[in-house]
Amino acid sequence: MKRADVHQVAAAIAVAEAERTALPPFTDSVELSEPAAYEVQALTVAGRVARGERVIGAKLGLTSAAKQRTMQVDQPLYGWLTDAMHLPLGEPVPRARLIHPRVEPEIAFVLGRELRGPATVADVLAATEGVCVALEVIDSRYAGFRFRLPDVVADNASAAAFVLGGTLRAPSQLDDLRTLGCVLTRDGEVVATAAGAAVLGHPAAAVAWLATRLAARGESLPAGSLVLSGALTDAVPIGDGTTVCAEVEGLGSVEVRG
Ligand code: OOG
Ligand code: MG
Repeated sequence: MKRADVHQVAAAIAVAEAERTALPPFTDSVELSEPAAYEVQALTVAGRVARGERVIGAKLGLTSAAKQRTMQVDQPLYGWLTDAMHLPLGEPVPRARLIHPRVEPEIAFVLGRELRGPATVADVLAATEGVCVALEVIDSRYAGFRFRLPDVVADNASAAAFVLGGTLRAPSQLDDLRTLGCVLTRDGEVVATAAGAAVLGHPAAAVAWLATRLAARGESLPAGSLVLSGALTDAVPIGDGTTVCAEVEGLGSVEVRG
């Protein structure tokens, strides 16, 4: 198979996003390695910054068994969040500019100081100002959300938008994050449940994994970064008029309407 041109792949993803046309996965037809896919991701994020967006943090993906099983990718990945992806509480999902959005519950970390890997769970908790419940809106630029790891890496981990709950609490004010319960409802009906440990055994372990990966590239997470630690449960599609709500013990709830 021919090796992918990272600039061509980045351009194709940007067009798919702008025109809301889903692509077949690149790995069906070209050789795209994981390092090359992170190069593509960096190019697409640089494109966002060139358009005036500001990087405000990062997201983990495929950190839970539920997600890995459903998406058929057995490794975590990361992507970048910008200010333009922040959906204020009460705003509906911007479906008019998305292809096939799905919503998933996450625990979000706000770093009080810089986190430089290699990092442990204890390092992450020590650097964390607070955690809150979040709903991430993902929108794969691939038809049917069908992709292999390099494809989804190149696509900035399907990042589209996120909503944050209003309660930010220091980890020291909470019980063990591993045992915090999470309930996901759609139009009032429970569709999934999980505990914090669903994410790599501990949500902070996902952030530690990211910090450690970034350190290998000489990068760190600056103070003030927002980090979505990855979905605790499977994602649910969000249609017109649907309301999805995530509730996490000790962190309250957050909801979004389609
Ligand atoms: C990839 C993004 C996964 C998560 O939290 O697991 C993700 C996808 O499922 O399209 O954001
Ligand atoms: Mg997610």
